[in-house]
Amino acid sequence: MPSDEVSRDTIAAIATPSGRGGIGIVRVSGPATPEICRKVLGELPPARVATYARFRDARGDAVDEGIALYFPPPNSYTGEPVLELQGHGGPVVMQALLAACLDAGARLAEPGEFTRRAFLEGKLDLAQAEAVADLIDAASREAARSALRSLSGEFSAALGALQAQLIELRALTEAMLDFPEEDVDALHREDAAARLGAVRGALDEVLAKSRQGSLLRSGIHVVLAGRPNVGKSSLLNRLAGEERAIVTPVAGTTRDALREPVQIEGVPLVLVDTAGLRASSDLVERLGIERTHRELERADVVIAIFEAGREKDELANLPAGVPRVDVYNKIDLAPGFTAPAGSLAVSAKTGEGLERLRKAILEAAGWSSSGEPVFLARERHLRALERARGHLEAAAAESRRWEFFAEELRRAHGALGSITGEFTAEDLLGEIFGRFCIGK
Ligand SMILES: Nc1nc2c(ncn2[C@@H]2O[C@H](COP(=O)(O)OP(=O)(O)OP(=O)(O)O)[C@@H](O)[C@H]2O)c(=O)[nH]1
Ligand SMILES: [Mg+2]
Repeated sequence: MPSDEVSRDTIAAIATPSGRGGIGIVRVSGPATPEICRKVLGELPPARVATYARFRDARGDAVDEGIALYFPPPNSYTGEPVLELQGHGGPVVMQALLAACLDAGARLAEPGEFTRRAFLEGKLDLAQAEAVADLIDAASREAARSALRSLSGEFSAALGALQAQLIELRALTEAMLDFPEEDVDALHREDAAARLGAVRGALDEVLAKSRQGSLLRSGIHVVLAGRPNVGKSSLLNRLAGEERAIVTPVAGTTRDALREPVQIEGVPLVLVDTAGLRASSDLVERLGIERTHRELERADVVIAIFEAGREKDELANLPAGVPRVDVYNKIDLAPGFTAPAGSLAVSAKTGEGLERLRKAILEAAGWSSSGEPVFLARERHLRALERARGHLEAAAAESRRWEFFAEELRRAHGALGSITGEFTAEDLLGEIFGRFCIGK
């Protein structure tokens, strides 16, 4: 989507993380890039050839030496002339190299500005541009794989297929608008209804895959809760595979909520160990229990832990509507114990039942390990897909009033288009790209 708003100045930034490394990269993009090449390198390097060069500042002093890569348009990341200077990755060298590029006519890039230009130049659609940030931020292999699929356009292609179906249906409907209501025959009505049904089915599929994928992005908060001493901290340590939380036979050991990132089948989760729930007169413990309640309010999944073979103390005040897994711990101490239906029996000590618990957590979080590729959707995408779904549902109820039917289709189309950025407001772009880091 080339746009008139493409700003025509030239930007530069350090593209590698701050700190020290073998190589650091300064990236330059914009119309003045060839001129900056001549000033900093003394020449315009051949296109896309690694060229060994000295990098010089405005006074002609050498700042560093390394590899220069020049990408003429349109075959560059941004679609503009791009220069990459690969120098030695130290903060002082990188700053000096950046300063040399700024002195030669560039200005400092804003966060996400390279990717924003790539979007404005039509190199990436909006969903792909977001996938760049998601790939960089991916918290697990699975999330990275999904982000890469979005970046290569799989998500956009699925949306495109939906839109194509909608366009056909819209064309059909707009044609019928020209006829008086009573002249539209039953055959046409049935055709439109069948097509609408197909689009709705396809949309539901994309939505389901996107909901699954959004779990990979956000990291699911799983809160371990129960009476003191039931083994919450021991279970956290087991699931984390590390002795993270303090475990003692003293009831009321854990005070602060402890967060531990873990992965189950490539899905990133944050396990939260909490202070055991009971009425306590100890000030510190009471503050800890308050924190437990706050964590519970934010939980995506609650693991309610009880002791096998002991009388079950029902936990009061667990948040309603949050998926919950009931777990009986310490089965090694209760031979012959069988967990009530719908709950699990485990031992944090021996590890028994842990595999089933892992699966149950994923299930409660809404992850179904079908092995099918999912879309690493953002909240923004889910909301747009749900909006589109709502309009299609409304269209289905308007099969006798074509102008309303057509209007709902138009809105559904618009909602889908907002995901890839066909119809996207400037302020939304600012919000999306503003969250990137500088140099991306
Ligand atoms: N035999 C046996 N002992 C366990 C098991 N899980 C925990 N324990 C023991 O139970 C005691 C309490 O364990 P913790 O993990 O500290 O319990 P907690 O629920 O975190 O307790 P608080 O932090 O005080 O609320 C410790 O002595 C653990 O070694 C288990 O599966 N089997
Ligand atoms: Mg504990």
